[in-house]
Amino acid sequence: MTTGLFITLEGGEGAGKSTQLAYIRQRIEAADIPLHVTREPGGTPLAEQIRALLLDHREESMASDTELLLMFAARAQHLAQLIHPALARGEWVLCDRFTDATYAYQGGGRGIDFARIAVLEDWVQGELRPDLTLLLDLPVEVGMARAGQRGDLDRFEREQRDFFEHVRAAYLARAEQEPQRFRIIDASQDITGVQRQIDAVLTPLLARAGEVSA
Ligand code: Z5A
Repeated sequence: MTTGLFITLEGGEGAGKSTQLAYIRQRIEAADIPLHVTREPGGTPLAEQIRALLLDHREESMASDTELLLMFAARAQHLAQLIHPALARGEWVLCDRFTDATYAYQGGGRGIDFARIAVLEDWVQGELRPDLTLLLDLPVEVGMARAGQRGDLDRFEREQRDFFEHVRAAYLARAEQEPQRFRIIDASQDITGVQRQIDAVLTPLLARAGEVSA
């Protein structure tokens, strides 16, 4: 049984997750709610080492199954060391990407069967799923133009437009399948416009948390 709230932030290339994560963090902390802000792949020293393996370039190309298994290896460590204990203490966890990213990138992008991902999801997570997922959605070309302004591109960022179209489609399909968990945010708006949409989701949540703790 988990008692804290598990919120995940998802989106394609250049969607503005990092930008909005800082805003969400500030709003939750202002409400005096104990919060862990973390990310995937990563979130613990060992999981961050796996992240480096996943994002770095090397001569030997990485097989899709290796990529998938490393994502879940990092996730198992992250869950054991950080996410499960924090939620069990009643704290909130705000995570930059989680398993929906695996469905989107390894499933949609790399073409791995969703059913195989679901087997690993059940194995590694048991019954744990995010309570709320904010999907920052925007047209691929807009996101790529934003991200392209960054210098050094990692192994995923070097993928082509077609790959990111599949990633976006997989995210949107998941949001359609689980409308009670997902909130789709139009990330093509300017930063204030995106924050306004996030506020519409977050404000009632924070008000409810305040009532419970009062
Ligand atoms: N991955 C995976 O394959 N499978 C998995 O299971 C998991 C992950 C968990 C690392 O993730 C990679 O891991 C990721 C998928 C894969 N690869 N990709 N691509 P990451 O989350 O660390 O990497 P990222 O997606 O590249 O996120 P990022 O670097 O944090 O970028 P972002 O959060 O989308 O965007 P940003 O840095 O906030 O903004 C990008 C730029 O746009 C920046 O200059 C901002 O100032 C600007 N910006 C932001 N918002 C706006 C608005 N609203 N208007 C205009 N400009 C804006």
